[in-house]
Parts: sequence; C-alpha cells; structure tokens
Amino acid sequence: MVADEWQRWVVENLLRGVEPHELVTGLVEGGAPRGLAERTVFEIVRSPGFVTARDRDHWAKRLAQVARLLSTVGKPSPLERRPAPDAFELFGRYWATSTPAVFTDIVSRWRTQWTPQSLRERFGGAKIEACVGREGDPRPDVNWRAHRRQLTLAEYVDRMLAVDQGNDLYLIANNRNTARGELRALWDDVVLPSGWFDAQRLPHGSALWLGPAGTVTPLHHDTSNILFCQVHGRKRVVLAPPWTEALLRKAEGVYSRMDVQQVLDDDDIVSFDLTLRPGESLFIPAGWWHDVRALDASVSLAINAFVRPNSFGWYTPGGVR
Ligand SMILES: O=C(O)CCC(=O)C(=O)O
Repeated sequence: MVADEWQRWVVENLLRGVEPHELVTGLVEGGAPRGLAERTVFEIVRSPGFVTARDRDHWAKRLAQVARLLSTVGKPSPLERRPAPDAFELFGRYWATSTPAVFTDIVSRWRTQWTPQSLRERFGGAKIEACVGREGDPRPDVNWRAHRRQLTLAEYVDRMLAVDQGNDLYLIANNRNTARGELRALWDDVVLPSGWFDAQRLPHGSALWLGPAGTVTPLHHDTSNILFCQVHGRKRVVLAPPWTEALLRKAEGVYSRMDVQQVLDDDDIVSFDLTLRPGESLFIPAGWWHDVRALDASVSLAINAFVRPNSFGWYTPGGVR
C-alpha cells in the first residue's frame, strides 16, 4: 500500500466518482510503481471499509440534494406579517410547510401588557431563577447552568433596569420560571387564539425571557415549533431555514458556530432579518435557525404547548457524530 495520505486521496476521489484507472495513473504520476498503484486502488475499492463509506456517502449526498432542492425551490417569499389565522390555517399553511410568520394581533388581546416594572409591582416578592455573569463567558447559553442564581423578581428587575445595554444578565427559557407557583397568575392575562394550544400544558410548555437591551441568544434551533410573543421592547431576529447547508456544517448541539453576520452577508443563504415589535408574535417552526438580540429592555413569552405533537427531540443535526 502507498502512504496514508495517498490512500486518503484515492478514497476521496473514488467517492467523488473518479474512475479507478485514473487514480492508478495519478499514483504513478506521483511516483508509485505501477504494480503498487494498481494493488492499492484495487484493495481500497474492494475493502469492506470503503464499501460501507460509499454507501453512507451516497445517503449523505441524497439528503444534501433534498436540502438543496428545498433551499432553491422552497425559497420562502417575504415573511408574512398578518393577523393570527384560525387553527386550521395555522397548522395547514404555516406548521405543515415549516413557514415562519409574524402574527400581529395576539398579544394585544392579553388582559395586561407586561412591562418589567409592572411585573415587579405584581410579582416582586416571587423567587425566580436568572442567569448572571454571562459576559465573562464566550458561550453563556451553552454554559447556562454555571450562571444560575436564585433571586426575587424585584431584585432581578432592579438589576436589569440599572443596565443600559448588555448581555450580562438574562432570564432565559432554561430558568423555567413560567411553571413557578408564585408566577402562575401570569397565565390569567394570556389570551391565545382558540384551538392552537393545550391550556393545561402552558405553564410547563412556555418560557419567559426578561432582560435588558443588548441580550444575545446566538444562532440555534429549537426542537419544537414555538410562538414567540414579544410583549415589551423590540428584538431583532435573524431566521434561516433548517436545510441551510452552511449552518448545518457548523452545527454543534442546537447551536451553529456560524456568525450571524456571515449568514446575512451570504447571498446563497435564505434568511429573514426582522425587528419584532411589542405586540407581535413570531411563529418559529421547529429546526429554523434563529439569532435573537434585544434592542430594548424586553419581555417575551415563548410558547410551545401546541395541541399538535410538538416534541422533536430527535432532531439534533449538531449532535451527529
Ligand atoms: O429571546 C431570546 O433571546 C431567545 C428566544 C429564543 O431563541 C427561543 O425562544 O427559542
């Protein structure tokens, strides 16, 4: 056999579809005696390892073609901003086609429009969990457990309002505050379109996001569809479809190591760059990549307790080894 790097060269070219006899010629031109070159290519082509790798490679290429087809044929038209559809249209037109959209009239139906101050007034004494000390950590969302602190909502809101701009403290989904008994009364305010959600599961199937201007949740995907309700302040959201190859290549866990600016600058990547204003709700289908930055002090409620089966925990392209 020739040196390892030449063997890899043979395998890579075979997988690209180059004919074995051309590879023999290539090895000979690279200095290998013809007999050795022929034996090397012949043994690689017949080896069980290569046969398995070729099968896997075919499968990956087929899936890559599906992704490419979706990226081109399935290029979404501009993101829709519209009043909330009925449940039939939500599930048929947006959910079933993995299409994000902004619904403009959901939060306005709530009995109270939450602000950080009004939450403090009503629930100031409630014990909550938040993440603090995030700025010293390059990956605070991955390492969120290390940043957990118990404090009262009043303490948290005071700290948050003392900050003009920053990503140091943030009350995030993983803090799981919506199911806390002391905050249960929040649910009395929330009025949702009929037939979309299972009311029983709302407290556990939702997440309160509360933080100053400047919080950043980097590019990631969820493993369920969510309705992201922006209650107070604005957030900038960049969205890209699950089948975006460049993001998939850099997937790690539920995150992608690709920089959001690169996504926006790359003309081959379909993306939406939107400002979610107070009162607007963004439907984010499972798997859609999103990067979220608060432009103002912000209160958001993300809900995934839909009436349809909505748990796709198996969807972890960034976990594939
Ligand atoms: O608001 C944020 O910072 C992030 C929200 C988000 O990414 C989510 O709910 O999945």
